[in-house]
Amino acid sequence: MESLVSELYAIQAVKFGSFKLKSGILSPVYFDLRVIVSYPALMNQISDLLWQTANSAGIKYSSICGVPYTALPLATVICSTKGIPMLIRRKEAKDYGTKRMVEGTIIPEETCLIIEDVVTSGSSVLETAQILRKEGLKVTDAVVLLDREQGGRARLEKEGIRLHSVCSLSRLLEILHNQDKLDFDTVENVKTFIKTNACSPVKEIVNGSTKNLNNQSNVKRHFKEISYGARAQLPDIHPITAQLFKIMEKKQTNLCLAADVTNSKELLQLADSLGSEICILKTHVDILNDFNEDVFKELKAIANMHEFLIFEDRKFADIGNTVKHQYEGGVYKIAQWSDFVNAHVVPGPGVVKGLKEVGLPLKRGCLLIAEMSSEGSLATGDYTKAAVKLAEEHTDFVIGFVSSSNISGRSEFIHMTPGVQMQIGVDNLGQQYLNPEEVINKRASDVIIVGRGILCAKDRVEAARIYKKAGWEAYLNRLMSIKN
Ligand code: S5P
Repeated sequence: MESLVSELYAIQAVKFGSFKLKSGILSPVYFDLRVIVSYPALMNQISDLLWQTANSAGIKYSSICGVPYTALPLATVICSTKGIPMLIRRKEAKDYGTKRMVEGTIIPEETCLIIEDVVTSGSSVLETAQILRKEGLKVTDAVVLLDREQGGRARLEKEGIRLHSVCSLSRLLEILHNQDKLDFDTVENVKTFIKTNACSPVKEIVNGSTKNLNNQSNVKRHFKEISYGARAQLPDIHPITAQLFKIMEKKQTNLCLAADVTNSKELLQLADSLGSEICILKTHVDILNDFNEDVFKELKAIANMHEFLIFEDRKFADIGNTVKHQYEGGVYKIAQWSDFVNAHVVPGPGVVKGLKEVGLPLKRGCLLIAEMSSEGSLATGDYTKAAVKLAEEHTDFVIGFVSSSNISGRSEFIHMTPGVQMQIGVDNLGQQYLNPEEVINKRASDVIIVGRGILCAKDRVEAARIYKKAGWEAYLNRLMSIKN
């Protein structure tokens, strides 16, 4: 084990420093095991260790499938040297011919062993297992080279998959420390990061701090759960909410893009290229370096074409008379182009009354900020309850909430949750992230607001599709769990 770890370190398959993850979170450790294909002796050694780990655990299996792509060559070496049939999971179904997701001879009811390089939350293993299971195969075990100890084991266990690892991150740190390759501070730093970024038990934002909920949500299901489409038909529904629910149902998306870009050309490009994936595009007009009114005329046209609503995230927070001017006039003339806006409730009812004077004749809507996603937020407890009460008193204008869960229990209100990425965690400025399943299924919110999860991706369209799919699946899971 010592020599393997030392070699992985030497070829920079494991690195220490400060690395921006896909999620935008800074990690002090980074694994890139794709490089091992350039080191055949190491490939053989790792493949052999994976096979031995499976053997000593006494796992019974008839075929092996590697999680694409890094574990694919590892599975190939094992299968070829040990004479075991292999299955290949496709990343995408072919758009011609058989449309198969798994290549190889599938014998239903037989057990397939999954091989993976690194496990963090366990989602890649789970995704592969689900595809194999759909084909009629049994999946009971997965063998991984490195367990990052961030909750993957527990998550897989819950899904009936035992995880066996060749090495854990703690063991790897210990070995590198003993070999004088890592100092004490780096080891502690990585350990703290792993602890605070564990995927399970799920952290819930409560009173501005995080507490463990062991994957249980404390959201009370006292509200009448119905589909977005059915909610659009409710007798007391606000026209903007009805329009939004209809769009969500039609386009099968509960994704709101936080289009936090500073250039209007990029904003319009984003709107056009991602428009078909989203139900709402959220703007921060005051971060644009080159604002002019034509940009929003164009944005409106794109919104009409792709059928999404525009939400200016202005977070009004002043006395009624001031917010009225801020909403209607100034440089931005927000009321002209934004379908709905949002407001803090800290000033009391005046802020809603002021905005309403401008918004009501234009048939606009407003969300109240009942909770925030940032660490240490003061919008909790009685403050959140007061926001719900204020909304109930102004249902002709208030359409719902910015909140971390369904806080009102009323199907007429829409709940939108920011701080969403695939991996839960905290960024370097205290933004706290939950994943779509947690937000939509467990916490029964309606819309996921995603910014950097999409904007920092190499392929923004692909990332938007992934969030759209995850948000929609979480919504279907919620409907199913209510039905059952
Ligand atoms: O509590 C909040 C409320 C909002 S509207 N927390 C938030 O992060 N937001 C907004 O959501 C924030 O202003 C940003 O535009 C977006 C989150 O962006 P991300 O890059 O962290 O996904």
